[in-house]
Amino acid sequence: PGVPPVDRREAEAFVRQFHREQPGAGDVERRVREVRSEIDRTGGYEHTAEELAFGARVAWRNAARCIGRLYWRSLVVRDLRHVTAADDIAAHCFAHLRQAGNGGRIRPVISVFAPDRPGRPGPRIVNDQLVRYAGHRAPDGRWTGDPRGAPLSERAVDLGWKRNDDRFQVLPLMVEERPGVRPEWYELPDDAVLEVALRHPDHAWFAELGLRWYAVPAISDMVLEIGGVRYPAAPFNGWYMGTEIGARNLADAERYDLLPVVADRLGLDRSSERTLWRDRALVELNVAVLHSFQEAGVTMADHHTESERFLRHIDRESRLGRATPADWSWIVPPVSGSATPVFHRYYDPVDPSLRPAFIPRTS
Ligand code: HEM
Ligand code: NRG
Repeated sequence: PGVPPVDRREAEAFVRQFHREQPGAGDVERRVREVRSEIDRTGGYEHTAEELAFGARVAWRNAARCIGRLYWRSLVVRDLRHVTAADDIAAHCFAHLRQAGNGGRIRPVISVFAPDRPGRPGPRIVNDQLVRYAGHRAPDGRWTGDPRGAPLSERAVDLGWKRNDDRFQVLPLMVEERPGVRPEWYELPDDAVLEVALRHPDHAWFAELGLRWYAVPAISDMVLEIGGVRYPAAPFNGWYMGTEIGARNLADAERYDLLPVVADRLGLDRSSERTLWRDRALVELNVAVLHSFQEAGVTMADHHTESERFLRHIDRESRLGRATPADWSWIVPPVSGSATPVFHRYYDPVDPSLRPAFIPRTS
């Protein structure tokens, strides 16, 4: 499948933005001429290391669904554009997880592998996150593990991976050297996967549920697009906000579906919705998540603090003359929305054509 040539206007607009925001970066007109002629000759152009780092950080700054954008400048950018072999990509993804996990003091990191170039598409990571738990449904309809991981589990089993009956079995990393080729798969090394066992500060029984979650959310299925160049393998991570795990991954009926289990152990009356047993179970589940990460020394934000940071981010950006497009329905946390300041306002409108950006993969 053909990769189209880079759009010259996208390229030029990016180079001009880079030089506008980084005034020390040299002669903009010279760089624009150089990029134009490289595109005319080859259909593409190569970013400098500085352009790449800037582009990745601004893509984060532009991510309208992300509440965590205050620290966009501090993103660590691993320039791995020369890496194209599946084995090497996997090894670098594991190194990414170690560097990001940092013994619990999580660092926001992105690893940028080879871009799509005309006649030479880049590699793809099949997994939607570097770490994700497997899931499968038994013939009787009962789920083991994370239903969200089911499509990847099937794919991995087809490739020869063996699943077990663990509810928290980490999926292997699947890497396609080029789109369409059979993926290679790699078991994640234990020392690359930081996990936290969950317990509750006031309820000893909670630990018996045997729940856990991984520390580093690393999205690996979005395309990083900078100045018309697409980087299809560019996994990135920050740290978790507790609600992502406590109010969604473990709580959603189509995920681990644990609210009835937690409510029963809490002794709540589930005979009527009006007892608010779901709400009370949600709060205790979220208390357990935040408490366990804290005790394990693993970075995690609570939704009140992260909301306040996000409003600080908007404020700082506006003082620099920049808008902060944001998607209310993604920014407001899934529990206690109105108890956080992000609920009580509207945001600059989202422009889907804004670049640099992380965009959903279509292929
Ligand atoms: C989405 C928090 C770092 C890019 C989100 C979401 C949360 C969040 C809560 C919504 C997720 C959901 O509802 O499923 C944070 C926190 C970070 C952080 C606390 C800590 C530093 C980053 C970094 C990047 C990033 C480093 C990229 C370099 C994004 C993008 C989305 C997103 C692109 C939308 C994902 C989608 O469309 O599925 N973030 N984030 N975030 N974040 Fe962040
Ligand atoms: N809700 C997803 C992760 C989405 C991204 N969240 C972040 N991103 N915190 C989940 O696994 O629960 N990040 O880059 O830090």
